[in-house]
Amino acid sequence: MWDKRGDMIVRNPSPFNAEPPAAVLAEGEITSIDAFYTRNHGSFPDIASAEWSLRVDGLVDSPLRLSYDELTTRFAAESLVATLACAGNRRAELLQVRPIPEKEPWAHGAISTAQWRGARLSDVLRAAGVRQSDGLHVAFTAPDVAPEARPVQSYGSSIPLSKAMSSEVLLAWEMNGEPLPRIHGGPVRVVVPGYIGARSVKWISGITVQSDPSENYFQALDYRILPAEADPDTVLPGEGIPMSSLPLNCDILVPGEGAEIPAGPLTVRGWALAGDGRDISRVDVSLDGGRTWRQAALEPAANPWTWRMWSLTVDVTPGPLHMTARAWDDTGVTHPESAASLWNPRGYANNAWAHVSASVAD
Ligand SMILES: Nc1nc2c(c(=O)[nH]1)N[C@H]1C(S)=C(S)[C@@H](COP(=O)(O)O)O[C@H]1N2
Ligand SMILES: [Mo]
Repeated sequence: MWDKRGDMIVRNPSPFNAEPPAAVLAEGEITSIDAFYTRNHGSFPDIASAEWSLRVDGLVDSPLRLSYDELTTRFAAESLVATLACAGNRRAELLQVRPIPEKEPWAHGAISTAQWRGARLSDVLRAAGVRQSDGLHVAFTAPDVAPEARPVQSYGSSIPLSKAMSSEVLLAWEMNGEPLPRIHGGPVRVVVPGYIGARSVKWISGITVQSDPSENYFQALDYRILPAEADPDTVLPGEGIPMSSLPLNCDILVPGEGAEIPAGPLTVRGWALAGDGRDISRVDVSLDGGRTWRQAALEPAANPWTWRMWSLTVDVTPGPLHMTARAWDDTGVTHPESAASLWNPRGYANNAWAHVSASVAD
């Protein structure tokens, strides 16, 4: 479906939500389009480039309306490799702690990396004469209607103006050298590297500079870390911690959960990603539940906005195999040990140590 690989794990056929098997992500730093996870809150619009336009308004001196041709020719095109990660990636592990109703049980695959090409959002905001005072926000609107929102409304969110003016934030019309596919937000989407995927609004139709964060359901109510005891059905707008920067995290991609492996040398592979623009300094792997650790080899990253792939070759002997991994960033910080310690009612931001179990054959 939707030009994706046949082995995608479909979490919801409509709206279409799917993740690739973990091992596919380990094939390289850049994920091919047919394997790239996709997260949709409603049925997605079909907008021809010639029909698309973008409105830029709010606290700007000269509001703009840009056609696709204007956006792609008036502004310098930048290319950037960046990882998109859904805030709900690794929710499956949180579900083992306590139930989380009505949310996709993402396993290891709601994260992928592409080479994006587009205009810098900051260039477009400057062309509109953005007022650059402290504490402003940039709100994004899109045409796709999300039935799960209360009240039902189209998708939207916002980011601080300070992030919007950073050079890594793009209005992208290309993905891995191809015109941005419809399912990934074509003709044009926002790409906010270092932030949860929810802020990278697809099929972008409007950009408003304003004094407060967006009042859209997906900014004011969803994508928040609620206290463990809160009832997500009765929380009020603004409750909980709104998510923006991705937390330091890592995962094991190979071998997969439940794999049967021959005895002998085994290469364990995975990814690590530090928060908003920081670097990964080290990844540790344990085969004894965290009593002893060995350091994985880190692949270089294209830039601070992408995951770093890591690998470690170990010798495995017959019996059950429990693999654990944890990452450290360049400020010397690592992440929490257990998913139970960070469980939250909507199942976001699981950045507990990675755990995968397999078995080694005799
Ligand atoms: N318009 C719109 N933008 C959206 C969404 C959406 O449902 N509608 N989903 C968001 C979420 S939660 C994520 S994780 C990313 C997923 O992008 P992808 O489908 O290209 O992987 O898009 C974000 N942008
Ligand atoms: Mo997401």
